[in-house]
Amino acid sequence: MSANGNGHVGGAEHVEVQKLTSKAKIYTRLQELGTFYKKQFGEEPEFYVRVPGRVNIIGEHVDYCGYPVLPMAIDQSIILAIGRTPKDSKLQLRNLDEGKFSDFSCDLKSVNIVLPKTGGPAWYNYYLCGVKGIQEALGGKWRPLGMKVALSGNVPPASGLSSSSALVSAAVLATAHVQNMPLDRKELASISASCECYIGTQSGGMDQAIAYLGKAGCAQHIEFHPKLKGTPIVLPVGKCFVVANSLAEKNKAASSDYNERVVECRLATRWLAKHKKLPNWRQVIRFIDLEDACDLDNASYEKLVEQVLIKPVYTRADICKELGITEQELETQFLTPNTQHMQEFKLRQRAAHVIQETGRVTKFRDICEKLAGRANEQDTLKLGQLMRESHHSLRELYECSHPDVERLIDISAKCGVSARITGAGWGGCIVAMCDSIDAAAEYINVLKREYFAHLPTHILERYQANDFNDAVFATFPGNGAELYVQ
Ligand code: ADP
Ligand code: NG1
Ligand code: MG
Repeated sequence: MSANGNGHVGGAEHVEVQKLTSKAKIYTRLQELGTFYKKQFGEEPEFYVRVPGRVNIIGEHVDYCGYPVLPMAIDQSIILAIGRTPKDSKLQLRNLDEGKFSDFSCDLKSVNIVLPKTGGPAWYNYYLCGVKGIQEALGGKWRPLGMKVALSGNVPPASGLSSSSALVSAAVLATAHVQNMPLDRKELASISASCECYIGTQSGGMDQAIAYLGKAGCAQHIEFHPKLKGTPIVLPVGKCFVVANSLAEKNKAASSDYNERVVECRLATRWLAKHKKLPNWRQVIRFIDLEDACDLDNASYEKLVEQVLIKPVYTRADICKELGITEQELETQFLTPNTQHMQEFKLRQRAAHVIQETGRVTKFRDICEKLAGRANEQDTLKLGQLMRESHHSLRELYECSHPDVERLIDISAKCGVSARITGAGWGGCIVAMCDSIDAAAEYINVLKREYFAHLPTHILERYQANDFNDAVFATFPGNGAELYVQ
């Protein structure tokens, strides 16, 4: 425990303000960013922020339904170097990767997030989400205090390792510190989760929660209901998790795919709530809320979905008839701005995935807790099976895989390695569980030979330089957000 710069007591619950020394794990990266900051702004930064990406081990596309997930923070992170300019209200943003991400500045008196009609949002909008989040949290106490910011990121973007939320959460932490707010981890995680919605995706809170609650050495079982809670989970001893990036990028805010799934889950929940005669069925939009209201368990929930949501595809007319609403109501009250075009809804498949995946998260957690870090062949085989079942469900019921991801999964299966797509999907990464560090090294070599060496030349050129080590690597649970002063 130590006092942070805001006069609050630091420790597990708070982001501690630490003195930057050469012992910091990412000292070299911070130094490099500090040098860039100095070149850009002509002075030293006052403080640094580091927020990690994450890999989700199991529990995909369930967070926005209120259900628990099991991610771990990874080494790759977004780092910021920040200086305050309290005499003006200007935000000045620079990215170390200047070729890809151009400079941005604006007046903090009017924060405006403008999203394009097509294509992904400009990178700085993710930072603005964070600023807006703190502005809203502070309400009348918000002051438009100027900030000079240099950013550097090595979380592969648009690949399911949560580069977006690392960026948004870093902006939240930096702005909170500039505004002299208490740096409560759970509060900052909740603010970060709510404000990322300004980028257009109606996400759950997994990425922002692990960004703040991550602890070295453990994965986290994260619950959102009735309130945010993280429980450290010791992974089976000896097992080694490997991330492999298909390199098929998918920017989640550039298409409607993610929100389509959210909309289908919300409609399925309302359909079931109406079937159960809940008077407030319109407001019941997360599966977990219906579970509470009707006292369902995982098995009875699955049965309810099977018995009530019988059609493979529902039309707009089907939904309007069942819910007793007009098409106009459907569009204005039930669909999001970017899902107005939806004609067909796969309520049965989406609901089945969410309920079954939730069952798998419980089983995975229970096995890890029973093993308490030990290795037991029978039990770890079950963990592998749960990961494979999760992937199968994401491909078949949730339809969020990608042909390149499937190639990675097929190669993994041939190696006898259990793997699944991680993150939102439609491209991006897989996470695989190997029996040991040596087995992981062997598996990584096979992937390099059988997948990465066959990529098109323009991609090969980018990754060959470091032998694809940025694209396929063993990963170990790391700490959540950190703040360093010079
Ligand atoms: P992910 O699965 O990585 O979270 P998203 O589609 O949600 O993917 O977000 C990716 C977007 O986040 C990028 O297109 C970019 O706008 C932004 N981003 C990620 N990393 C960086 C970075 N280092 N610098 C600037 N913007 C970044
Ligand atoms: P990625 O792929 O990192 O953008 C998204 C959501 C998560 C969760 C997963 C699927 C955001 C910020 N993140 O992750 O909340 O729903 O997909 O499990 O939208
Ligand atoms: Mg994201």
